Amino acid sequence: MKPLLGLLSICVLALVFVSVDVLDADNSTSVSSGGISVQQGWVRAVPWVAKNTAAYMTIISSRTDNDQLLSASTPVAESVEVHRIVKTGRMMEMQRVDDLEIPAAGEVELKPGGYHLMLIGLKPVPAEGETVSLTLHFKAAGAPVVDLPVRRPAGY
Ligand SMILES: [Cu+2]
Repeated sequence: MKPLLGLLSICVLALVFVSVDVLDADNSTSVSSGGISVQQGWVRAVPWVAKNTAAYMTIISSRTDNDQLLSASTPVAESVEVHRIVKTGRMMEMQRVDDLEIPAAGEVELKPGGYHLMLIGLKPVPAEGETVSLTLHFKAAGAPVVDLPVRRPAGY
């Protein structure tokens, strides 16, 4: 049973990466709360056998003080962590970030290869084209809910 499942997941991977993604302008999302706005969010489409995926967005502050993203939650995953990708020697690895600093009148970009929200323990895996609702918990700016489209990264 196991080898068959392995083969199946390879096929699914091949299917997922074979077609070309078109970045849809309608996919851009925007929500604001307490001087923080979240824009251009999306969730990476992954094969149905995947356990985790990542969410990306730009967090823009018009606040006069620094804020922090403390945590996030979504109905489609058991937990959500803030991660960043760092280079250690020749390896790229993900590290957990406890409190993501959002500078006053600044912005933080969560994007492939950098900061991202890791959606851990998908239940079930959201399909491409679906929308994932994500609640962001900021220390000062409250807890805005963003609805993020599930899509493949541009260029795949
Ligand atoms: Cu991660």
